[in-house]
Amino acid sequence: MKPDYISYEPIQMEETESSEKAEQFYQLMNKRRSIRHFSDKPVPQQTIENIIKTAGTAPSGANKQPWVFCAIQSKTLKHRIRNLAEKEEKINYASRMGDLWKKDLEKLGTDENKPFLEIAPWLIIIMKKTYDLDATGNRQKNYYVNESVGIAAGILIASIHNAGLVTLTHTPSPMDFLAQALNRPINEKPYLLLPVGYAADTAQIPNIQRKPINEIIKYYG
Ligand code: IYR
Repeated sequence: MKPDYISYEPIQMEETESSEKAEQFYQLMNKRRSIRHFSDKPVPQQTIENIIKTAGTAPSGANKQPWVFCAIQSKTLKHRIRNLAEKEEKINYASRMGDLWKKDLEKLGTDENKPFLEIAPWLIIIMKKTYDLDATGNRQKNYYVNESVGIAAGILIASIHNAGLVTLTHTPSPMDFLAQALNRPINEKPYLLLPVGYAADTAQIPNIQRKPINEIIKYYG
């Protein structure tokens, strides 16, 4: 079959503007930090929708867009999710995680208490569609699902930061309880849980550094 192609309209930019933009975007993203102390200040639904629309621009295997973003504002549901997450995390910290893992996390100061799951005005739960279900209930294959959804999550996080908001990539484990709490269909699996909102005025962050550029880039020729 001949593919249906249309013209691409690039963003026109001179080299100097391009290099300035690259520098400015780095400066912006370098201010991003994972935040665990949230304010309960509301965030309009339209903002969340634009953030999610942005995440939905991610590339995906065979353009299957194998993601669903569940946006939760309900206090009752947030409360239920917090309780279920803390139940799993209690077991994780008590026995599932092991000493080395817990030692690696010491600098972050995390524990099984997850008040941010209730305080943040929104929770976004990213579901990955391991396969699609067509109208007649037949399975349709998706490709590179983890890579695709991971890229969408990255764009979501950048978009949250760009809007002056903060988030945290929270991965309660196992996460199956989320699919049940949200009544999601069988082809969707929870991928990431992100509280979204403003940072608390008193928010603190771990004093940790990013790797220097020569450790993360290797030039060839
Ligand atoms: N999921 C747990 C533990 C945890 C694991 C890693 I790797 C982190 O970078 C941070 C926390 C929790 O959310 O506390």
